[in-house]
Amino acid sequence: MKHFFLLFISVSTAAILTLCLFSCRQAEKKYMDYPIQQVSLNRIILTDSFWLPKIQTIQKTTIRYAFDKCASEGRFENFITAGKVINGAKGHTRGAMPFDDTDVYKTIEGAAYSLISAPDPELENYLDSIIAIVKTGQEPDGYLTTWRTIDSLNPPAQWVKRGARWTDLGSSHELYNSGHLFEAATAHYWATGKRNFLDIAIKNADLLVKVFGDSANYEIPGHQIAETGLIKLYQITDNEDYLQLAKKFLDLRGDAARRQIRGAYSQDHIPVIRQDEVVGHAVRAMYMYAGMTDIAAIYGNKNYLNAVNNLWDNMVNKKLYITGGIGARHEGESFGDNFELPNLTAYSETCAAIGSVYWNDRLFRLTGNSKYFDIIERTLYNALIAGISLDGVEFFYPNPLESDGQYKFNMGACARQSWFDCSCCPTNLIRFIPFIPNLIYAAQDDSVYVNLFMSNKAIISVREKPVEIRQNTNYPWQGNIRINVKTEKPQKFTLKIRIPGWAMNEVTPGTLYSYADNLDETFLISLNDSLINAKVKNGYVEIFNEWTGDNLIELVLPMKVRQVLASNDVVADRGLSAIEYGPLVYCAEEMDNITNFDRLLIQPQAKFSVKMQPDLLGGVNVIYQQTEDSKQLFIPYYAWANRKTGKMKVWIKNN
Ligand code: FUB
Ligand code: ZN
Repeated sequence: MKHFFLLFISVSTAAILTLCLFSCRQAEKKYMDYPIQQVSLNRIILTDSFWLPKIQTIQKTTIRYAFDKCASEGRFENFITAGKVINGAKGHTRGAMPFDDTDVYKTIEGAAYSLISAPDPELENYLDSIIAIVKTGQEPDGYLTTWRTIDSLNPPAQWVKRGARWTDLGSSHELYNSGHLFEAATAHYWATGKRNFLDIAIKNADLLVKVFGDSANYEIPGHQIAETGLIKLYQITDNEDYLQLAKKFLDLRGDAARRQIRGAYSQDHIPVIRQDEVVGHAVRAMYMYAGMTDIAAIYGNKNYLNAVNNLWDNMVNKKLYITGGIGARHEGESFGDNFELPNLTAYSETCAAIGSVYWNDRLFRLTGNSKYFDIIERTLYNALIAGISLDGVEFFYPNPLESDGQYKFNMGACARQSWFDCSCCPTNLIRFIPFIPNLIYAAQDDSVYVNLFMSNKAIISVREKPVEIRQNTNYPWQGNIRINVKTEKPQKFTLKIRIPGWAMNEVTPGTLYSYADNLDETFLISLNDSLINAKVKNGYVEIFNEWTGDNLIELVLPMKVRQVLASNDVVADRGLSAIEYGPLVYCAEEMDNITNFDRLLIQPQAKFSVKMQPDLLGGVNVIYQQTEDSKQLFIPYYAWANRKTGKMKVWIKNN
């Protein structure tokens, strides 16, 4: 265990990536159900100075850190104990949550993705040894939830009912455990081509099909994720039983005629196709809407499509924080009422932000509309990466937009914490962040989409011919993006370059937020030094061309400090402004504004200056506002709470 991380650190990721691009030991990924396909991680060499260090921190530090926590807190031991119990011994469960098994799965998932961008035989072997441990805890018929196998009469948490399998699906998390198992095992199979983890997942999925696929069984998961996990297994195995079970779980939700429904907390109050307001536990909701979008795509199901469209409209117009965060209430980790977006008590769970990206990416792949990437970009750069400290070993579970330096919003602390009894967020960050390069591009027939801006080199298959795309940029600190497009032989296709909503005077799709003033300056785009008079269609500049040789596209986005106002319906933000720069939301921390923090004021005609500070918080642009009597300083929201505990706010008085 010790050595592989040393090796990991010593070799440059970019160099290894060059070697492994197209080496394709990975299983070929096929997601043919969506009209638009992701361009997989194994086609991309990331060189970006903003994102690559974040991914490397996960690779070099956080994965090891989480595996160490899994070891010290009994997560591995539970699988071994379960194995002993299967063989007749007695044992007791360690840990506090019925879903502690998933921290192991999620860390394997992130490590598997990291193997694609930074191959490492020692890490891969280490994963194999953990997978062997997981296997020992699986019952002969495929059942896998260690606490129930070890001692079903003593659940790890009081709120879970004791007793036989599947007796308390509302809270037992047995099907949630299965869902994360499927997600992780499919990622591991894709990354390594190995079946060891996948076979464990398939055995478990076959058991679920046997039990829950039965036409007389109307039970469904408490916490959603089995749905998307089963669909991923279907995509690999072509076993339609998995797809049908995922759809059955969704169809039964809210169906009071056939089952005892659990209510809005679990999105189980009315049938999913009639749901049009995002309610209840926000992470559960995101995973469910992602599953519904899969069903809309795979079956071409219009009812499902209509529902996810309505749910998305409600979320972005009435329940979205400016940071992209969602889920206003601590109580029930849930969405609040429409426009209920408090700042100090905001929940905005890190996992919910991650779930929102998974959902929005699916909606994009179904429709080709960039508005979903406007939400993804806002979430990535703000609510989501705020969840992890710059050094990769401290975490936020909720992500408030204000702190008074006292209210203990973060599971009993007013600061980042090194781990939690319920460590869903740290391990979700681990599984998600190494996956980010998957989101940069997408392809459909004769079109290539450029959705996110980060330096990289990619080889994208267009009509089965390779096209090389290189991006060079210092985004989000500067708005210049150079995109090179190179083909070996002349090739006709359309390059669709996303123009972020914020660059066209739209804070978020919809009416929830607006800029205090509209900017006349807009983006500029040129092809081989000739300006293009570009119309934006569905959020993209479309460049159709017969591409020959190496071509340079230069995109210049208008980077300005902008003041944002929330809709008057958001009571919490009345009389307040937030400031943004490009995709980044800014905040003020007390330690930078010691004498005037409680009097901070953004005037309508405020003059701001922007300065790169390479030695601050890993290198950030800070924003200054000079008023008559004082200087105010703002930092990117994602970087707050990395120095010391104190007050913070995103929304600042404007009169
Ligand atoms: O219940 C499993 C996970 O734990 C949820 O997704 C999080 O919100 C946390 O409650
Ligand atoms: Zn979480």
